[in-house]
Amino acid sequence: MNDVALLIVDVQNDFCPGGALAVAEGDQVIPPLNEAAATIAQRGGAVFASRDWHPRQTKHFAEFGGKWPVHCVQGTEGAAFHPDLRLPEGTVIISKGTGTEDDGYSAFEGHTEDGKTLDEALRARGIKRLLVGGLATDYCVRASVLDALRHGYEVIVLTDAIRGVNLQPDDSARALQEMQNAGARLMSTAEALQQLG
Ligand code: VGL
Ligand code: ZN
Repeated sequence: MNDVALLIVDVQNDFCPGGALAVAEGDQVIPPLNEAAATIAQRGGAVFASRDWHPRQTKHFAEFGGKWPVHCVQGTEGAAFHPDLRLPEGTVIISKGTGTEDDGYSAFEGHTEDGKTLDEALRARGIKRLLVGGLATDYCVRASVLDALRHGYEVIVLTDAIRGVNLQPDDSARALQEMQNAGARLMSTAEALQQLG
């Protein structure tokens, strides 16, 4: 499995119940993601975890012309990974949304701690296949999956390990359809892990 990586998108306090931009049932992605992370790490795959990591003043926030309440401000408790998320040793953290002018939804717009893009970090490890889960289906999961496909990765979206914001009630369903049309495969975490052997 050493050409496989799990990409855990934005499982942060602010996107979970009680957070500043809470996604309904956002914390329910954690059990399947913990299982996937442990299994993949144990079988020689890599784990990447993105985090929404905004400056306090950004056009992403409603008070500066954007769409969203203040959330995931760099260094705050809301921006921390959810305490139940178990990231294996060696997990690579990708910080994104760090600019003041853009939304930065995709993990492919983010950087590792040593300044590599996600694509550079994946290529350096010979990763060809990505399992993707996390928050939110209709924003950062969607944008990250579509970018991964554009970069030529094989992508499996873990359907039990994602939840959406759903500003419009069918946003997540539409995002899933869009990801599938672009070439992503959709399956449960159990199916994906089984299929990888
Ligand atoms: C996200 C809305 C605003 C996400 C980030 O992680 O999907 N959604 N910022
Ligand atoms: Zn954000």
